Amino acid sequence: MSKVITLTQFINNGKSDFCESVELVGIFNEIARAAIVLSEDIRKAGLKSHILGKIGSTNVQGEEQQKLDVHADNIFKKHLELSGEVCGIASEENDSYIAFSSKGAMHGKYVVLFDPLDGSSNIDVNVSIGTIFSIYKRISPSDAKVGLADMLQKGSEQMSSGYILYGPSTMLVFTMGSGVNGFTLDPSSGEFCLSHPKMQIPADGRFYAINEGNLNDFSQGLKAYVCYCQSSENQSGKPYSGRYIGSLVADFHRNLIKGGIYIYPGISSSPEGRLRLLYECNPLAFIAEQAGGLATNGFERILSIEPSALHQRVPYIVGSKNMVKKVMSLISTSK
Ligand code: AHM
Ligand code: MG
Repeated sequence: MSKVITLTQFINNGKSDFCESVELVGIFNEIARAAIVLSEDIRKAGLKSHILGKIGSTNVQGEEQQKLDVHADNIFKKHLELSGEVCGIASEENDSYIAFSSKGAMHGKYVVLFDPLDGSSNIDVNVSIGTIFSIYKRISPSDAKVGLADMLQKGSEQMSSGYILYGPSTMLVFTMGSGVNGFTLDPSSGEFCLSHPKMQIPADGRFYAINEGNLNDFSQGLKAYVCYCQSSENQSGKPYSGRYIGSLVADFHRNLIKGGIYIYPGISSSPEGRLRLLYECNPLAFIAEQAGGLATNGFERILSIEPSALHQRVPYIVGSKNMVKKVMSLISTSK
């Protein structure tokens, strides 16, 4: 039987490959702890009526908050501050960024940006949901208070990014800038164990994930790509399969393993699309690129976009390299 490698062993063994690894180990330990707590809560949510349902308030983007959204946000904030390496955070559920005030955290060298619970519409119906995170080195001096500029860094500056998928099993997938590795939570030991080493997204795939209910709003180029997916003229010689869960993490994870593309374009009710650059698009773009895939807004590499606001949204196309290239070529020739 092959030896199980735990998350802690993996990160400690790889120290020479991972920049600033001592501090990142501390952050990852707390992310893993937060994920285990949240995973347990999600598993029992159906039995605890006070955890499910709407909270009765909206977030800064006007979206109705679920109780679990806020619960997840609180768990991650608490654990990131406890790590002692993170001086501040920004998340989808908070109007502004938060500078940690505890003595142990305020001088930390890192900031973390995250979507505490992605796939909110699936929370109450027992369908896979996730957490997405991004770790940056702060640019302000460590004796100053963390500021907005620390949060508004380009995706190409990420030190690390990852996601936790709360599905039939709980998985943590991340990159530290030298490949992508996936860990599965072993509930009996409470340890994340390396289950998907050196993940690579196939260059071509047969799955496309897009909310086709918005088809009438799509650009000519995007409509042409959907027709291409549905035709036998594509590279596989038969129609691709449409798969749209409505949880970005779950759709992305399937495509990462099997090959595929996820698209959320601008639509009339949301001209910049629905997804947030800092909490969703950048972290998954970093993973996609590290696994051999691509991520774009249709015209520009996601990781090169200069952020202008915390909750900025961008059209998003991410997945297998050849599929992303194909949709970009149809978009550019149909302008
Ligand atoms: P959320 O973070 O509030 O859950 O929003 C992001 C989600 C993605 O996970 C998902 O792919 C998309 O929004 C679904 O949106 P829609 O219902 O418009 O297709
Ligand atoms: Mg989300």
